[in-house]
Amino acid sequence: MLRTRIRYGVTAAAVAGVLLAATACGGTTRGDDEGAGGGGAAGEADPDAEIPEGLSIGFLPKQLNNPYFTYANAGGEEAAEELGGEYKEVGPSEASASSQVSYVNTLSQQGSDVIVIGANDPNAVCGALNQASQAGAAIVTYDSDTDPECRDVFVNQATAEDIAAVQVEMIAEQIGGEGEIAFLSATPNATNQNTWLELMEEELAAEEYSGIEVVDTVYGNDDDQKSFNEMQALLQSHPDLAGVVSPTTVGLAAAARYLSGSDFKGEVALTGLGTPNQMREFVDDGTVEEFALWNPRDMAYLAAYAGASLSAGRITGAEGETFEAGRLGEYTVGADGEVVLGPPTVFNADNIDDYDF
Ligand code: RAM
Repeated sequence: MLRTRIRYGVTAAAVAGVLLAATACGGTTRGDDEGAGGGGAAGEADPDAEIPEGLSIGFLPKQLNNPYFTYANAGGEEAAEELGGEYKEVGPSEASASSQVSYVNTLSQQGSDVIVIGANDPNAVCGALNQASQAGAAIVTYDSDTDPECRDVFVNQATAEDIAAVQVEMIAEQIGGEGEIAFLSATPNATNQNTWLELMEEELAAEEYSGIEVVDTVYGNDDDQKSFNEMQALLQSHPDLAGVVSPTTVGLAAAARYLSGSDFKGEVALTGLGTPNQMREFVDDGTVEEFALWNPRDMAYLAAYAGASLSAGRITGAEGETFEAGRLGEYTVGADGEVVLGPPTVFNADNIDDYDF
């Protein structure tokens, strides 16, 4: 059921996002309880408010030079142009917990109207984000959230439950429902990966997966070489390993590179989250059967529209508010200020050539 929904999810992405958000309930948002400085998130929303010309929209990904964020942020730039705003991108070269604080401060000092951040840690940037909010910026997290208290809206690429479920389904299928598996994650503090890991462990505890045992979780820190080395070490220290799940595009590509040149190719299954362009050669050479992702460009595009709508006062981040997101259509703010892009897509030899990112 989920499988079907995910496989055909691309065309239904916007619709599903709206439905998922609209059916969510409970929770509070930053806009509800304390307001968000001059970011437009305090008080009542005015759906008819004009989006001002020349908004300064700053993107701060987990790290620069990660093809996932490079491609994603092209969507931020596209949206900023459509909105008549000014696009900016800053960020660290390493996805470490505290690395983003100084960039938030810089964007704030430069008078950013909107800050869109993929957080390396749920709390490390909160002080800086609160200051930026008080200085007038609307705060949007995308890809990886902060504590909900530290932002106005979180643009989630898909529900965490769907992202966990698709990966569990893929690995279970690829190892025939039985054997030892391990996780090769990103950084130890990443909000998104930690949420997915927790949900995958929960899912794997179900009777249906009783033949599968998680024997290790290691961290490649979204660093190519470290991820490559961690994959090698996993395979050496667990001779009976049946499969590896890497819920990070950096980790999955590096792990596939190691696996494709090793004796384990075809013996150990590898899946997780990857970009079609980085994974194409490993699907072609038979190292990887299937993996999943969403459209990162749409995620950042949606985040820019959410930020502009907050900045204009069209929305405050409260549950049930709706806003227009250009070519993606209308979205609804769900519980805890979360806006869901849509379900993930599964890529394999049959469809990978339909995607160029
Ligand atoms: C990496 C990053 C990012 C994650 C993707 C799947 O690029 O860790 O946060 O969403 O993988």
